[in-house]
Amino acid sequence: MSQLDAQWFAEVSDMWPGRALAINCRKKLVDCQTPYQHIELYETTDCGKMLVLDDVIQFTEDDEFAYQEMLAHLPLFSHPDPRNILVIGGGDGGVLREVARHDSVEHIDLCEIDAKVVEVCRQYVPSMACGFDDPRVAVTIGDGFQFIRDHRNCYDVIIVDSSDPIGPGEKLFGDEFYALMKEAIKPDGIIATQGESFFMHWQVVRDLMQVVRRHYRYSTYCYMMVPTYPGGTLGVCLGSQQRDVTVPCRRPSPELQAQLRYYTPEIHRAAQILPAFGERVVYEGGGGYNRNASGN
Ligand code: SPD
Repeated sequence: MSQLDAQWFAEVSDMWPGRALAINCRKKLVDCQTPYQHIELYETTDCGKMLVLDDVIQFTEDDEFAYQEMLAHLPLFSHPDPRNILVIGGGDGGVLREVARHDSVEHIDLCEIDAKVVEVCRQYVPSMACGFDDPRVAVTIGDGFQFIRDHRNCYDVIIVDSSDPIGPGEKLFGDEFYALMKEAIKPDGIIATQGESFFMHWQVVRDLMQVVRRHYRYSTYCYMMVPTYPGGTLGVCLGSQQRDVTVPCRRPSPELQAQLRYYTPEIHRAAQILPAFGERVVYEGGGGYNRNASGN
């Protein structure tokens, strides 16, 4: 089959100009417009199902485990006894699936803005949507910003599994949202948020980490490898008022570790080791890897 067949989905975005990531697709299963976004779900030739929102890949089944495991287990293993958890976004259920692996967890709220994302993933992607089947999960379809505003001092961990800061995810990257999350967690609670890529969107990462540092005494930035995101990496921002989030305070049991494909206590530490330009972006508000990066 020619590499130029029209079945290729190419992710082209202003967030990574002049580049495209292409995935070969066998069939389009869903194509619909909701009040929030354009939803497409593909069956790919080699990467399982693939969810695309507003032309941006959200996951492929082949490598989604890397992102969901790190976004969930980095904060949960930084907490000695996580019981009450909130997931903002995450309508595919993948983060829920990972949070539910922790026996200490008693309750998981999930607030997703777009009911159609949940419906599509429940119908076509049970490998991730199985997270919704856990009896500890309570789903709210609504605005995560409003949900956070209505909750005070009640979560051990808040996880923000958002799309990029264009479209419905935009306000989840701002100063006001991070201030509200600080009120919604317990004093010793932890937040973990989708932290983009210091290679592809260094300005977003630079600004985001300045916001995290402004609101949380302890913070760090971790990244993981995900081949089907542009640039091949994505980050997680961690923050807490009372807990050191740079080291895990618990280890997975041997049984749990055997179920995981990415997270280990060792990678929890190693994921924070950044290349020189990444250190400057994340911790010094500096420019990206391009020699001419001016900080704008
Ligand atoms: N550039 C796309 C980043 C998408 C992050 N969220 C993905 C949701 C998977 N649960």
